[in-house]
Amino acid sequence: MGEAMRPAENGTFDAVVIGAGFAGLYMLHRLRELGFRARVYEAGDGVGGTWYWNRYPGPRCDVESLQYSFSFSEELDQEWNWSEKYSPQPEILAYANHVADRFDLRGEIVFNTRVIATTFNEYDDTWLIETDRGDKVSARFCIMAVGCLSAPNRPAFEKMNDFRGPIYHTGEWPHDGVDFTGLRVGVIGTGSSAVQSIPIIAQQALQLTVFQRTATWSVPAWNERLSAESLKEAKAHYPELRAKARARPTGFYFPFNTEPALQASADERAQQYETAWQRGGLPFLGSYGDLLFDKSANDTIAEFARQKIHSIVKDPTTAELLCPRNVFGCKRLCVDTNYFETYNLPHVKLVDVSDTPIERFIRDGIVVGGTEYIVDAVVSATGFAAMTGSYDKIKITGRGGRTLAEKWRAGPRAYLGLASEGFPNLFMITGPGSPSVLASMIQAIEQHVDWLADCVGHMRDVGASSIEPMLADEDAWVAHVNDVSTVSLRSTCSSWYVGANIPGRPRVFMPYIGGFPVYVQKCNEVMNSAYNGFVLKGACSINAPPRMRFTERWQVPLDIEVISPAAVAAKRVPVV
Ligand code: N01
Repeated sequence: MGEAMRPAENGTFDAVVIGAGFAGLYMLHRLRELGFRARVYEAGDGVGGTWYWNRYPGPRCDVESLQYSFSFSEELDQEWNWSEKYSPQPEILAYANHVADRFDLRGEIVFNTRVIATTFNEYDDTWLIETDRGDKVSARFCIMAVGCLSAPNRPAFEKMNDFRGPIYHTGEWPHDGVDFTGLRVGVIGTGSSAVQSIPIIAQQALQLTVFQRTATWSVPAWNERLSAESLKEAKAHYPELRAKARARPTGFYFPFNTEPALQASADERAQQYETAWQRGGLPFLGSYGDLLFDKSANDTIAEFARQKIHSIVKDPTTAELLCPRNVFGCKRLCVDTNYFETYNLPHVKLVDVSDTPIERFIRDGIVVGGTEYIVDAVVSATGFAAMTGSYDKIKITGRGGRTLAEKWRAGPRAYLGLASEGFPNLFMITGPGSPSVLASMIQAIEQHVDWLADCVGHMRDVGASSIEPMLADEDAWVAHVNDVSTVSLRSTCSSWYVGANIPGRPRVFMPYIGGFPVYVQKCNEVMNSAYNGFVLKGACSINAPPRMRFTERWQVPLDIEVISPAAVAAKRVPVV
């Protein structure tokens, strides 16, 4: 349905899903299994969501591919072959396309179409969904599969229009690629997108100038090709790996040390950190159990990582500038290939814009502190309006004409990150208040989709016309999300987790940091109690036990190796 001149739709569906990334694809699959009539609207001309848009040089997943993939189909696990430990964006996009074809999903997806408004009709408990292509369809359920990091943040620098070269945002990269050969390139930002793209841009560019506001913590990926033998071995134990991942605080499995850092001697710590550094990637944060809870413990890993930067970067002044001073892993940890090494190249320059921000653009470059840096092209690796940015782009009007933007003015409020009071039958996949970005995204998506599919299946079973969270339960959950966040050092820095990367946004810790299995257990309890905390309207038998068609696989016991009852009681759940 990607044709340019298609007529506008006016149909009625059981469910409309907004977005055809991993969340939208899997939601559609489950809705079809239930026999629901569904429509998916997607702004891009293909599936894949974040992996469709982020085509800057060098994007990869930072959770190992064997786990950064759907787990709902054993056949899919067995038939797909990942080529690398952390597969590159084209391969992840190919996987998304494979899923769409294998499960025959394309027929219900309308591409090149952006939803602009969705309005609740209180008389028949349906949503009216309107698109930029003139579609006006109604549906019992409106399901937001809009992604957590998909609304680009484009800081407005002075005189940007004076710049005569192109300005590319990493999150909306041209599909036919960009060739920087022979060009002087400026990169603004040093988050994950920059850390992945800088080493590759440096290979092409004549000159590369990186404008750094906050130095970033990054750990080597040690990416490698997956041999046929290692794939075969992994696939022989795939179900066990998937089960272990579900029991982990992050929703993906890796060896983890629960001991506190300060109980080890300095030598033991050095050894432990070195071993974990050589393993690389996000599991480096699992070197000890308290690194994100105890500042003194965190200081030890931070010092180790600063020494690593100094050992890699030859120029001491540049090395010092690249050393972060904030809590290690407070912002999302980066995983790199040759990031720090790139600053040893003679044509790569680092400009500190922490105290002296970018002043303005000029025709040929960027001015900082009165110095003109001449560039032919600019890469804005400035991130996203995280978690809620994609909601802001759609006018969502609920009961009584209140918009979601009004309700969320002081920060997002949602029960379990799944639904928000005043917006019946509107669901969010990995919405604010759920583990989402703090878990492996695809597992987080699958758990939400399975829960939602069982929920709408139950509503059909009992004849309910709407479901909506109760305000008291939503308030209690939002308070709990906030309380839990305060025990983690992650709540202390100005990251996109708290909306602090964009001036004027309310500062609220948005994802649920209490650990994936703890959260899943809460979702299971809500379902087992016939939707405690929600009001189901029109149900003929309110207390009928819900049928678990899909959520059975999430009923896993907490893994007490890593989440002991004491740790949960103390709200100290490591590495989330
Ligand atoms: O964005 P970011 P990202 N002047 O917000 C700087 C996921 N992801 O696209 O830190 C100058 O992290 C800003 O500076 P500061 C992953 O979850 C994953 O890189 O705010 N600089 C920062 O350095 C990640 O966390 C992968 O002081 C300005 C940078 O721009 C998330 O997406 C790959 C500025 C933005 O960093 C977002 O990553 C890519 C200004 N006015 C993304 N405004 C994987 O590896 C902003 N900055 C899987």
